[in-house]
Amino acid sequence: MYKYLSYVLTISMLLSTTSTPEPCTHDTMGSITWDKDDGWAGEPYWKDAVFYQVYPSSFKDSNGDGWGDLPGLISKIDYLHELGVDVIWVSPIFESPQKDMGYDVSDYQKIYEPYGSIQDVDNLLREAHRRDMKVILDLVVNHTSQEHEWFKESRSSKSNPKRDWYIWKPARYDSNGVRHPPTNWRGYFAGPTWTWDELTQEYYLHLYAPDQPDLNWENEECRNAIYENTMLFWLDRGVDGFRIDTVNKYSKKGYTDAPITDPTSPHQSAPEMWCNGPRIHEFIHEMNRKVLAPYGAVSVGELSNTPHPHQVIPYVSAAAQELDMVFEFSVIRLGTGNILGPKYIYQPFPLSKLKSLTEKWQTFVAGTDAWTTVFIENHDNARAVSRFGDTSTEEMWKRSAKTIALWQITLTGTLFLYQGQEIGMTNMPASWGIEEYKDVESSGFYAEAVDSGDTERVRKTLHGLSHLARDHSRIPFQWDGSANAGFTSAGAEPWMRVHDEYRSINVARQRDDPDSILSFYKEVLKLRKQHREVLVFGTFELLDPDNEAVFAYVKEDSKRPGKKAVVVLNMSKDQQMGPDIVSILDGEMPQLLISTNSEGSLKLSNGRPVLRAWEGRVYVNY
Ligand code: TEU
Repeated sequence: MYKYLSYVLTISMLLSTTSTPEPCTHDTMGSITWDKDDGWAGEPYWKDAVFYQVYPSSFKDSNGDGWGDLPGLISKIDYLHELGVDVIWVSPIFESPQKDMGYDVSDYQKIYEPYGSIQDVDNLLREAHRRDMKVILDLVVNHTSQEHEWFKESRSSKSNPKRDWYIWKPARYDSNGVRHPPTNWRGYFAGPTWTWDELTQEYYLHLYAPDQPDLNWENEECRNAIYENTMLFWLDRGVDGFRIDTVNKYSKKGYTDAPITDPTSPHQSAPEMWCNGPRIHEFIHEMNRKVLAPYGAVSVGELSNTPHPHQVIPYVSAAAQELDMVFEFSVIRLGTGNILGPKYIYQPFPLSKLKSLTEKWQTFVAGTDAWTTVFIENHDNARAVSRFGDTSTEEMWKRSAKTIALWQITLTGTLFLYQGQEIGMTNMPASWGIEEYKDVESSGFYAEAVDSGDTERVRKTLHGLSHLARDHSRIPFQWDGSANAGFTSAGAEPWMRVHDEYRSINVARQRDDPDSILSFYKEVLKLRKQHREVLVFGTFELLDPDNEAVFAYVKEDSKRPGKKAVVVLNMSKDQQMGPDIVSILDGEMPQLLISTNSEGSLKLSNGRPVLRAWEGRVYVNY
């Protein structure tokens, strides 16, 4: 067992004479216990709930077509329940040509047939609700698929009533009469953001692929149709809320050229032209007023390119009545270049950078009515243990995956896990070729590098993709050591290649192993709730910011000052001395709540923990 409740000194030392009388009592063991009500009972469920993102095409395939589906997900709901999941976030399952894995919706009220049917969604909701779990869907309404009826009508003629539901602009012509797009903007998948429509002789805007035309949120009729068709329809069926895709991109700031920042490209990075635009808060507040609030639907927005806390607070301040919380990407994007430029030219970063960014996004809600999220994996990013841990040996892989888990579960905000994170799934092997990378973004950046004719750029892009590509988190979930990792039937051809290591990294191997990553996640998810007053709701204070091996911080219950946890994480392969726990806890002797290591001495040396490679610990003073 790795959980230790060891008392170093008598209780009398825990209650220093200066401590104000606390609503606490002593149990027979002499340890301090606090009143049942930890002071946070009145908070909404979604603050200390554990959310789990399912990428449905890769989670579990029930019918042997090599593509995950809803019956497969339903068959694994008890696995999620046992893990400690409260809310399941399902990435898009709607009708779609799958140009961007369903983030290109052609019918919001129809299920993409390989995933199953609307009846399967009803079954998922029933099975989740029966277990007191909830389900949120992925709302993609910055754009539709070009196969959506709305776009088909819009592009049919300039006079069509839905013409203005999308963003159409005339061409520009140079002095030689050559036609050019309305602006020089670069899209997220390395191409232009405009595509010419021969029939109506105009360009349409798409921040992503040409298959994903942007909806015109300036058009009120279009907005109301979005609310009705894509949100109310599902809320009326019992869905509990939404993860809202590209939530800050609906209000564009105009259509002028961006400054030339990449002279080698005809397309220029211009996120400032569409992120956090002039009407964005009006739109999101309207969405809340008309849809989310009346249903008590939980909302989490995907907020990219918003690096300043003062920009984020207006989205998640409770008084603003916009969103419950957002994903801010500074931490998870470490290692990437500008996402609208050399995103896949790997940029090494020091631990101190990860620590300072964690501090920034842990402290920005202090003293506000805002809330935040905690996450380190999703379907747009590579595996955490490969990016922030150590996969050099099996022992370091296991230790670092657990220490990453301890980092995540001790942070303030709503915790989001991504499928496979709980068993330490790793990036695709570096030996795999570009043909294994199926994602439209990977293909776009790779093609751009090849088209540049610069072999060094191609090499660097392949290297960057091997570390950072979205594909790494999208390969089939590893359930067991049978063929295809138990994701699909033995004879089936999975839509993406199964990891070579599936026999050693899978649920079946870890489920009954008390020392496994999976068992550790189950344990610490419980611990997070048992100590939510410091772990979920606590304030954050970074210690020793310049230390490039040990990540240490203090969490404190803001309703009971002095009630603290100290988290010490050795993020290196060498033994490290941690900080003086005793002095950090104001002379109160610490109790070890948990360590990631299951053997050896855990004594303090002059108040300081001796941390083995990739060992994490949490101490408390209560
Ligand atoms: O991603 C939006 C976003 O922030 C993009 O920048 C994304 O991170 C992508 O990797 C570009 O760098 C959302 C979805 O999460 C993503 O899967 C979709 O491809 C995208 O929107 C379009 O719907």
